[in-house]
Amino acid sequence: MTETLDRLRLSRLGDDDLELLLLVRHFELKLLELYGRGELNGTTHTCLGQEYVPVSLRPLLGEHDHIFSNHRGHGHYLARFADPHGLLAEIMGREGAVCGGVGGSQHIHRDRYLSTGVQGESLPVAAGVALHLKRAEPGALACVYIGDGTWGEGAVYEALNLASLWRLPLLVVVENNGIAQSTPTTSQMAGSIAGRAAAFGVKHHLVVSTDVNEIRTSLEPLVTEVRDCRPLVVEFVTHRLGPHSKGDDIRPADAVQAARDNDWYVRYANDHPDQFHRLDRLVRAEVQAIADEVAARPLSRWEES
Ligand SMILES: Cc1ncc(C[n+]2csc(CCOP(=O)(O)OP(=O)(O)O)c2C)c(N)n1
Repeated sequence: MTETLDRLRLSRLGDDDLELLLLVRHFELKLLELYGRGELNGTTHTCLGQEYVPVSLRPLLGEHDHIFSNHRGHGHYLARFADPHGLLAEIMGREGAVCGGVGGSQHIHRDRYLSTGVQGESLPVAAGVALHLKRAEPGALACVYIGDGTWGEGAVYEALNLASLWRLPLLVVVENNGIAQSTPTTSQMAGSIAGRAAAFGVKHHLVVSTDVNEIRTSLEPLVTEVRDCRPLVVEFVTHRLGPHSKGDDIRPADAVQAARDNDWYVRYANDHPDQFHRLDRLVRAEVQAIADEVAARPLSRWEES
């Protein structure tokens, strides 16, 4: 019994990692609150429960690497730039917005970071960028985040085919949260993600842990291999804590409970209460202050360059 509990205990993180995890968590909760009050337009997909994925990858990716994100991308952006003001301003359409307020939650472009709400669109683009990097900037890679449901898009297979054939420095990060909007993965996917990667001769690595230190240690040598032009699919078995976008959660109660049981936030609070509560209070207040400050800004203006 002790052994099992020890194994489930999350290892202690540095304050900077925990602060980033908490920043993403409270940013996402704040967005749902703002939507609930009618203060935001459009839609948004939060990464609640999945925050540890980009936080684990953060130090493994450098500024020369390209990151391609998807519709559930706030955590990806915050792990890359630690810029909650710019992201919230983008979502709220306020001055200081990363893309002048025309990209919103899903369509962000900044330096070597690009997100799209169109499922599967980014993988062929990332493969093309990986080809360019291989030729022009050896050692750099293209990292692309997709969900399990996105494996229903044919473009994924076209990209994997060429990534393998041309030995591209392409890192495909799959956040397998077991559901695509309202369709459970088990209802739409034959075989497995591992089997599909294997069909193209692409290495596959499964991550079931939510322990940031442990994940990093396991991924570090694999990411080095990608830099050496060996493409990789890393599949995180994860849980979507919130609804697909806003009020559209039709999962059965036991599925939601399973997500809650796996939530790193609750587990970390239990395992390291002093550090957790000190930083949780701090970051929660920070996010509140950011939201107040950004909401008071004038509307953003789009200026064509
Ligand atoms: C080409 C395309 N088809 C449909 C949609 C609508 N849509 C947005 S997210 C989503 C489900 C995505 O599921 P998954 O890839 O598993 O990611 P998750 O939402 O679970 O993170 C769908 C169908 C879309 N954005 N693009």
